Amino acid sequence: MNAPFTPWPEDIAADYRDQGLWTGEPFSLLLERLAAKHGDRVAVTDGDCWLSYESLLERSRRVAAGLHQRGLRPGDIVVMQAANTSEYLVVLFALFRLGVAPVCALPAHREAEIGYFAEHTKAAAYLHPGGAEYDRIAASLDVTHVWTVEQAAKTYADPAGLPPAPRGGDLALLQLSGGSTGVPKLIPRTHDDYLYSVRVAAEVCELTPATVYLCALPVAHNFPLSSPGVLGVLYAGGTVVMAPDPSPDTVFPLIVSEGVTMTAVVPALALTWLRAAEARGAELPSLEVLQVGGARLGDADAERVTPVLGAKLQQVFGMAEGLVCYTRLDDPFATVCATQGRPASEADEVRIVDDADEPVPEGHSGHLLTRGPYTIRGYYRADAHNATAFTSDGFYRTGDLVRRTETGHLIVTGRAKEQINRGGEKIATAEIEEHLRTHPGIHDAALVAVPDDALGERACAFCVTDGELTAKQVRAHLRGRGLAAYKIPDLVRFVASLPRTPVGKIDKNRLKESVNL
Ligand code: J2J
Repeated sequence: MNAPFTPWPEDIAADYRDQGLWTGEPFSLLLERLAAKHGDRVAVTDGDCWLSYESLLERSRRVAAGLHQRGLRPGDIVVMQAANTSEYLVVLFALFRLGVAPVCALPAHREAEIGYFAEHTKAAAYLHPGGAEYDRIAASLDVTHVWTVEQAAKTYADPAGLPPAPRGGDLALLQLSGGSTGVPKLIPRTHDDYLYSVRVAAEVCELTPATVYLCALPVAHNFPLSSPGVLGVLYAGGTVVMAPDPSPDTVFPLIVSEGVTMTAVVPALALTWLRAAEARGAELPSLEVLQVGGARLGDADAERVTPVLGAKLQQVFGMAEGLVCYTRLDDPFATVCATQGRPASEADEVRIVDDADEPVPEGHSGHLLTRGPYTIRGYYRADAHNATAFTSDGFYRTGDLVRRTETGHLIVTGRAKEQINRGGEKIATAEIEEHLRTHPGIHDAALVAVPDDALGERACAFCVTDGELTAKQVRAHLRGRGLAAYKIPDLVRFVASLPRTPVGKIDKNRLKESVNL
């Protein structure tokens, strides 16, 4: 049978339940408990719309009924692209209540990505932030319903007729993989496993009802959504402040006016904030913790966070597939600056192996494999890929190279997967190479990462052509294919042929060396 996703083996699932890691509670019931406990405390604000826990529950239930009345059914999948607004949470919890799983698309995605998600999941609806760009994407899709998130958040009906709430093992949402193959992979997360990851994150990060979390990154990304992110802060009874964009001009005043205690950024953004804070002498007295993750933060940059921003640094090394590592708030300064943290849960299993899947000696660098109560066992409808992305005993091959310190902290030493990490945004090289090869003047293509001071890495495309083509034309071709802007190569080089290794693979190291910046 071609099940849409690989379940955990029944004995292991039973063990997670027995240990109390999986509670069977879906996010919709969690919200009911939170509303009973925190009632009129502010759950979320975006400057325009403040919602208490009670009103978040109330509105999300009426919206669930409204969307049900329009035809959405438990088990359906929708593609949702959203700006950072309070309404996003109303719709997210409405979908959770209905048992409809959103694909957590990012605002940057365009026709190529959204079209693929909709087709691959046979999505029943497309929800988007509104505006001409997204109307254009909507027009290219074959889905029954198209709503803006704002419209959906006002689609009310009487919740009396709602179908039963989903169960813990049901699909809660689909996250997106950074990927290393030709098409993006979808990550099926259940209520049980996702809520466990959120709960354990809230504990590790010591969240309380006094936590005020600024959501500066795009909310649908796994990091600001769940590590502990927006969902973790709600779990703890705190307050979420949605930032419309992450620029210092927007964010610094918000931190001050809302008394923000914690936020999360990628290293490129951390550097922008550090520079801005130094230049302006900005004071952010309420900020207690700055989480940095999504890409490797340089040790020297890490050391500047506390002196410049006055906040503790927490490094976060995670993946939408599951495992998330955090430095702890009471870790020594040197550990916080020089490691990417240790797994959130005791139940996370980590193996560090060589190319033959044999464990490397302790302290040596190797491939990170992981398995556990919130790490998936397979991508959504991807049988062929799953056969190589996971070991036969269910460990996920992260594609990251790490070494473990004596204290169990991981240091990310490199990457074995064919991916570019452009300021935290992941680009699967094979995906872009395939799009490049669709141009009639490009006979072959290779995408490589080149170092960049601001973003960590940028993408350089090598195109085999007979001449005549310009970089502008290559970029226009890719944009015309409907790709997100961050995937358009920053540099384009033309070559007569691609260098090969002795076994005939494209020699990407030689290509990297040949880029003179
Ligand atoms: C080096 N590489 C890192 C880090 C992620 C929390 C935080 C991040 C993500 C995320 C996430 C890194 N140092 N600190 O989902 O919940 C690279 C690794 C990893 C890949 C996963 C979360 N933090 N990375 O970034 O699914 O290569 O998740 O395998 O987008 O980002 O990317 P993604």
